Amino acid sequence: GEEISERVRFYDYHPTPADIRAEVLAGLAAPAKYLPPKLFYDERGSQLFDAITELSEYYPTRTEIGILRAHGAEMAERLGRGSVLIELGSGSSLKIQTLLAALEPRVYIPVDISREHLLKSARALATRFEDVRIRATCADYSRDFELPLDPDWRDLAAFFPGSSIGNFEPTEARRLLTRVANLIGDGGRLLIGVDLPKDPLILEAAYDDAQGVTAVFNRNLLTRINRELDGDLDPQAFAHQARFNAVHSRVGMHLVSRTDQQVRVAGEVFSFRQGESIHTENSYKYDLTDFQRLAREAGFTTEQVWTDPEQLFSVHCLRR
Ligand code: AVJ
Repeated sequence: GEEISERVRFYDYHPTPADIRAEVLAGLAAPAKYLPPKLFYDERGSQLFDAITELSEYYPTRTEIGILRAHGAEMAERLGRGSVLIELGSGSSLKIQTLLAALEPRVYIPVDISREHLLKSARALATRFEDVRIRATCADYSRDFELPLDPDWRDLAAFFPGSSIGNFEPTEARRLLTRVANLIGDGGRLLIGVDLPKDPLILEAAYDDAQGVTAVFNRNLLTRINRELDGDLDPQAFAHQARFNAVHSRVGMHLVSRTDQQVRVAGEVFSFRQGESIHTENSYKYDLTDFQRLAREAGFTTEQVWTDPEQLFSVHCLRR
């Protein structure tokens, strides 16, 4: 790791340009075009996501923070104080601040794919919490990932908020949870935020807000591809779409081509028919028992579950 300051070290396992190129080309060449949602989070995308979390339609962030504030002491009790705390998808490290005072970890390991955002947040956190050492880790946790863990550490705790687990197909979600289970080891705890199924109108508004911030966030993926992979995609030639699929219990986000068109990316040509889409994200919604089953299949037992009074969102404490 690289020393950023006295209490902050930085570990960079960001995907390489070649990794990103391969994933984008594979997605655009597929019969049903798709792009992985992790690519949303360049610097601009991370800023846009932070703007989304403040929208009135986007209930998950404020609801989860409400649950963390209401039950933080109990959660800290379960996670165990004074240990090592890993956070997956730490973003702005906002949510963990509701728990840090109660948890008092020796070491905090925020993991995020958005490098600048991660570093900025880690620096800011270090000035607010002077007793914690931070190992900021830029990594793609959708793949096999490394963490800067010392071999003698025991009692690891992990925090995976925001329902980012919902971005994964259930099979992949199980695989990721299994990997986390193995990282934290026997007796380790995972505190994980999971969005609940609800009225499709509420779900679709959350992913297609009136101000169009989510549409800009979705199209920014195309702007990023143009910049990093020498593309000529016209973001305005694609319409933002968010639909709830009740069969799979997921919101799907798409970029729908407004016309028949050809685009170039990294020297390759791709054709779109009018109405053909790029599937950019799934956001699965699990009811409490379905998520508990998934957790069990990944080697966890559920210790406790908290929800908000309106049953919009859940936070599960799992034990390995
Ligand atoms: C960060 C994956 C939890 O699925 O709700 C928000 C991302 N996409 N609006 C979600 C997102 C569109 C978000 N996660």
